[in-house]
Amino acid sequence: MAAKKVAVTGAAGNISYSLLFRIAAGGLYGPDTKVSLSLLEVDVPAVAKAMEGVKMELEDGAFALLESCTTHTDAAACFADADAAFLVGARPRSKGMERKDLLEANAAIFKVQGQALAAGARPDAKVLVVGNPANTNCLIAQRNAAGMDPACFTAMTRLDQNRAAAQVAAHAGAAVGEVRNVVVWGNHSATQFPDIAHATVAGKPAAEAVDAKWYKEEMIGVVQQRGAAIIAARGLSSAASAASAALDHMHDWIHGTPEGTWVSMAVVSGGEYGIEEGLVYSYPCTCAGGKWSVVPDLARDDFAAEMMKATEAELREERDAVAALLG
Ligand code: NAX
Repeated sequence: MAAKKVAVTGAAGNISYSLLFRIAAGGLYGPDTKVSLSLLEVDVPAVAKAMEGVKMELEDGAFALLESCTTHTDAAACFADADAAFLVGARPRSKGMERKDLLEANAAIFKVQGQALAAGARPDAKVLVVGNPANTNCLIAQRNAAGMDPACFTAMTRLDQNRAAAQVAAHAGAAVGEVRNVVVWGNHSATQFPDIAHATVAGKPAAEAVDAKWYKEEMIGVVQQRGAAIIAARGLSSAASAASAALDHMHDWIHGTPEGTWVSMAVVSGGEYGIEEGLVYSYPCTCAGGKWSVVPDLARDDFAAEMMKATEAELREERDAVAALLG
């Protein structure tokens, strides 16, 4: 079988430093499929040099499955013939930068990358946007990728789901592997809605294992603020857990979700659950045959409906702030 080509942007950054080695070790396509890595960084000599250093370490890993590794500062060259693309690189917020400026700076990056994907990636390429603001960056890339199926574009809320599952497991005194179908709705931001209404712990409804007051008054906030808590503790942002979640997301999309298991993926809304069509909104999904589907017809109470609307409202605002760059 031909090697799968995996493009990764932000290749000299923290998340990629964990992600790339796991892809090279077979964590994405499995132990029987070779991979070619295609790395992208900004065209700044010191950063491009750092990317070369990462490539040297990938070579030194002597990964039997790594067929080749190329480095680029041009998006079109990086994405040519890509089967999968992890869009990790993004512009961080610098001192004094307003939220709107941050949205616009990133929108410019993801406009170019959407165009480059449409021009050169495989028509069924799987694209995962990790760089923040992830949902809106994904929207921009998708809207600028003329001719590509919108379903190729997703953004990452899997880290939020994994964080929520870990919280439930710790609270219930269960192993995290016994927690199923905790999901995250909406934006990868502090307005996200981690939902346990349909989750189970060791096969029983989560509501039986979890205190409702703890869930509403503590857990949701802990998950929403977990990224800030990691920065406060580590002095650096969450990189290894983010890389792990990115791999989980793409792995399940490629290989399928186990029977009865849902995963959170921010996808282009088709209007499901009354959310505005076209927004990149995180839903519970199942995957089969390399395609994702939104889990239909889940009941939701007034609390859930309100939380889902609040995070939708934020996504509308973000979209409106970058309206000029939507293709
Ligand atoms: P780093 O700052 O360590 O690395 C980012 C890299 O991206 C830098 O090397 C930079 O040069 C590069 N870059 C910037 N613009 C680029 C462009 N146009 N093309 C190619 N490369 C470009 O950040 P890191 O810790 O790796 O995080 C990367 C992104 O993930 C950030 O935006 C971060 O906010 C976001 N996160 C998203 C998460 C999610 O769940 N969706 C969770 C983790 C993380 O916070």
